[in-house]
Amino acid sequence: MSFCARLLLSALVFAGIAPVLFAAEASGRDRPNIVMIMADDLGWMDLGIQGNPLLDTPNLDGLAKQGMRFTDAYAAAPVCTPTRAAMMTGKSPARLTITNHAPGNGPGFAAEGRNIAEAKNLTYLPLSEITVAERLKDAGYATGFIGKWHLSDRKGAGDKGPLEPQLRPEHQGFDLNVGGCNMGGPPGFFDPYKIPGIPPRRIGEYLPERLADECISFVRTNRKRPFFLCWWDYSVHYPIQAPEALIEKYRKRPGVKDPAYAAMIEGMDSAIGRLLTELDTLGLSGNTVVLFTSDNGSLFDNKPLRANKGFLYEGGIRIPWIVRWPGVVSPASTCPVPVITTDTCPTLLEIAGLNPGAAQPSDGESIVPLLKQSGALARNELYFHYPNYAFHKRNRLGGAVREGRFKLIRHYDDDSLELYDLTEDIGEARNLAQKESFTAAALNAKLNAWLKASGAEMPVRQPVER
Ligand SMILES: [Ca+2]
Repeated sequence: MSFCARLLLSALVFAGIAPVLFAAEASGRDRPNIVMIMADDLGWMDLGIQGNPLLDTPNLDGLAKQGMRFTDAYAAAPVCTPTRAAMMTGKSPARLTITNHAPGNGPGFAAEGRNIAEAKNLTYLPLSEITVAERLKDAGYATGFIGKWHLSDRKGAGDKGPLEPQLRPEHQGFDLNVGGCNMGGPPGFFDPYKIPGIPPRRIGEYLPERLADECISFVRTNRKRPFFLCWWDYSVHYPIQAPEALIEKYRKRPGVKDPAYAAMIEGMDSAIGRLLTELDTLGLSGNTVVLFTSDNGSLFDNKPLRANKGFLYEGGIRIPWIVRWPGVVSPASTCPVPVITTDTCPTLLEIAGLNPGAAQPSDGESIVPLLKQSGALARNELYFHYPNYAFHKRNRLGGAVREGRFKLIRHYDDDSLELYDLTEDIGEARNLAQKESFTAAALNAKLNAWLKASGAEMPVRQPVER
């Protein structure tokens, strides 16, 4: 679109008569490409730009310097599968009843001494759900999925319905699927070839690099039409593996406690950098929205945040979130408004010129007004529901709500409350539930209303066997 046309469009937007024009524009050639990259288990402090001085992540730091970084971004859940389902659909894990990593521990599971059995949950995304990929594909986008899917595990789901391969990305709106299956953890970074769609190429190939190659191939093939590339990386999920030379570099760096983990983060960053460079080379960066985030907190140390993956404390759910959208998003900007994975689906639909709410109810909200710095969001609260036991964790089942500076956590085993003022206490060390009992009660009432409206499956209390 020419400068004059943009000027005219701006005037029309101001006059309130632009939606028809936007629809016309959306069908034209200049609809932006969309690249959505999600890391696995990458914590809030796991990038240089997030304030970690021990890590070299120049590519993602650079992406943030060219775009907007959300300081208070949240995963929809403290574990993989529900966050992924929320990203695909714009629905909350509570509404989807997809609340735990697949296959999970099973509905009857109660850890020793616990008085509460976890809630029933679905371990796969049903085909009846309308995904962001299906919407974009219908609108003419080429759609590619590369990496970890983890939305097709049918263990314990009985004999009825589609089988696991029929729940993979190619049946949820993606033209291309490289690797997407039920697998949660990768089978080994240097021997990744048990993943469907990634046949052996050479011994010693590093999986993040291979996935970058697949992404590059997809954008080359589709450079002449709008494309939606969804790269859900296996990094930096356990097992922690990285090229030896990179590990050695971090062994020599004072202050680094886990050289392999640091090296794995840089390995991920380098691979992503190759895709970003390819977008530059192809002349596509100017018309491509790149969104980078993570699916839950780190398995390891998230300091200054409390706890880690599997917990509703900030360490389990607060994540990096960067959006680059040249010509729209101000470079090197930050946004403190809380956003959540569930927002990505309506956001990407709006970016593509589609009506986010046309197909099914959305729990997320488009963050385009924040990206354009043109307005606020309609909602004031973010909600979380984690009624399940995480693998290898001693988490208590609970729900949470973030509103403004406050965050409330309710434990489902005894209905006790924890209230934190995140502006003064990001480490969630001082429980204000007694001191600020009015605020705690108000947020708890909102959480209850939201759980009810979402049709959330609740865990069941039971006698403790001794
Ligand atoms: Ca994860």
